[in-house]
Amino acid sequence: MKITNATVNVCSPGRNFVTLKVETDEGLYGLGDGTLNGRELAVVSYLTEHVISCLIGRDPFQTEDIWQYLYRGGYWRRGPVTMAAIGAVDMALWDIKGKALNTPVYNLLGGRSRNGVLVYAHANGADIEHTIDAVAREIDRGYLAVRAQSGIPGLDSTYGVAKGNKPYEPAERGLPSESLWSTEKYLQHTPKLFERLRKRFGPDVHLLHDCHHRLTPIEAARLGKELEPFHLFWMEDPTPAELAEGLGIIRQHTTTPIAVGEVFNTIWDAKILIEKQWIDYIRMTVAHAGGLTHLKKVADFAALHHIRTGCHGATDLSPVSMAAALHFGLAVHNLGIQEHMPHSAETDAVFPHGYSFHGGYMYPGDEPGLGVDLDEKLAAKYPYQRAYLPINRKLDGTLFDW
Ligand code: GCO
Ligand code: MG
Repeated sequence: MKITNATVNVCSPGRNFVTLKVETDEGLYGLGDGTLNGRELAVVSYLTEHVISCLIGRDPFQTEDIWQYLYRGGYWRRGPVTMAAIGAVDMALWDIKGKALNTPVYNLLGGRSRNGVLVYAHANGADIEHTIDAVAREIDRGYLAVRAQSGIPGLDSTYGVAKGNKPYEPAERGLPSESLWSTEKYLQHTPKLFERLRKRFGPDVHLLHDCHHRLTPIEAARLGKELEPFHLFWMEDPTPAELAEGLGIIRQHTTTPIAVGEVFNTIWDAKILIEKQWIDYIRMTVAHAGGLTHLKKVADFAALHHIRTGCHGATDLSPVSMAAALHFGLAVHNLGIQEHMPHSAETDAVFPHGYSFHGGYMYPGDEPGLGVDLDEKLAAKYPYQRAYLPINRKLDGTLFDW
């Protein structure tokens, strides 16, 4: 089999998605997600200007060699744009391989290690009471694990909390909006939220929280310690994680489990964290970490160090990424949990898919390949619209991590 053509589709059914379609001389095609929130067109250009012509004529079964060709052979390695482009190609090739062999991708990654993939929902509210109600709603929907984020008294808006009645969506159309931040207010508020959640929902529900890279190591250590009585499943991205040693400091102070990795692109970003066992969950994104070929290596390396997976699964990754993460989660031995933010009805219609949610778990479906398609006609009704993640500043105006 040979690759004959590849095209990139950009659409915006509520938010922007970049989808690579790789076609073959046997009429089979595969899909890969190359969406990089707020920088979508950089990946499109990387694929169309620099990658697609190198794929023509290659055997799509050679996932390892093509991965090395694009990574090692590109000389300029790593970075989110490069790795999202490689990730899109890699996903599409695994999709083709599954279709050609008439089997779901999880069978090519080791087969089922479990019946379903434990997933966590998002719950958020303007204050503690509204967040409690939101968690209750997710538990009623059948989730066994819920991430809770609450508005903070004295701050107009914050990460993870929806504005109005719409589901939370981090990107906004137009130029970046700006929000104001106070670590002091956040640190005072967050333990109160989890005290109330544990009291209300009891010990069994898994509770998670995302700090979104906003703390210093010692602030994160304080928060982790104060959250210990409430037994979180994890505290996510406590510090900006480029400084790996910061996570080592947090580790010395608290037994609250730590999850990082959604902004990582390769195993090199996580290597020290894994070797030193400074984290408990590695939550890289299939799309942004070079696809399944690379992520499988990360998972196997993590498994040697008692570290489990927790793939990033925000709505800014398309249903193609969601499917890839579910095949991966079903197959790897050291699955932790998978994030699940349901896509909008418009997105689901553009990307018909076989995966499903039931009773706290997700199932990738048994269609050959990844089990996701792209309705190109419908997609054409939703042209790309420029959108950005917000910018964050401290109360005195200093630019801060968002
Ligand atoms: C998460 C993430 C997202 C990111 C988003 C940025 O845990 O799901 O933190 O909400 O902010 O993916 O594009
Ligand atoms: Mg996160």
